[in-house]
Amino acid sequence: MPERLGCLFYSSGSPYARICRMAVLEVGLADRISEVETTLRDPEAAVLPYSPVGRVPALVLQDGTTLTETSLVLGWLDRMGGTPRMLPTEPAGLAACGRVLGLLDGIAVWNRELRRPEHERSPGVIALERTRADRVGNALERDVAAGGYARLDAGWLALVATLGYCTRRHTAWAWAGTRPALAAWFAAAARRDSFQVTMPPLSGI
Ligand SMILES: N[C@@H](CCC(=O)N[C@@H](CS)C(=O)NCC(=O)O)C(=O)O
Repeated sequence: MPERLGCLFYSSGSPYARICRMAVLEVGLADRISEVETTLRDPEAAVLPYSPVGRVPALVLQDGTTLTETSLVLGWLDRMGGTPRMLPTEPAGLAACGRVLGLLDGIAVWNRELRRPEHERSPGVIALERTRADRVGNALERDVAAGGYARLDAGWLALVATLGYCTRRHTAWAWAGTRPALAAWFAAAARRDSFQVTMPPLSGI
């Protein structure tokens, strides 16, 4: 019986948690890490007794230590012997991963604006994040057309989770129409079982 490693708190809509959930499946640690769904931004959230930050992903280890932040969780999976390794070590891989995480951070800010009542939204923030997303999306189109994001690692997971988020929970960014290489890359990546079994619900945004 393999040693249990911990428990991963997630919410079904979170692209960050989805990156870690997919990683657990892809590196063969699913029988050692259980999953617990939690609400977010809720004083009763199941994750709060384990992490005052209250965000997902949060990985609670057997000794009670709670790891947060997607990249740190991925690094820990690598140290636990997950294969293939998720966190790149060479500059090109790190840059590719950082580029997508930067896109996802911007999309998350944009999405948060759209979840506010209309009169509370900031047009300036929305315009800035739309411009950022378009700029990074164009760079990713060139990257993918040149053969980038071919290896299944943290950058690959972040890209498929981000595009998946923008397909089901942030359709405000119509990323696919003008980016054929990225659209083809996503269609192929989305066939992975780890992507299919972590599909988020539609949000209507
Ligand atoms: N920097 C964090 C971001 C995680 C994050 O923002 N998670 C969102 C869900 S997508 C969350 O838990 N939000 C709840 C909140 O802000 O209270 C990471 O890389 O893991």
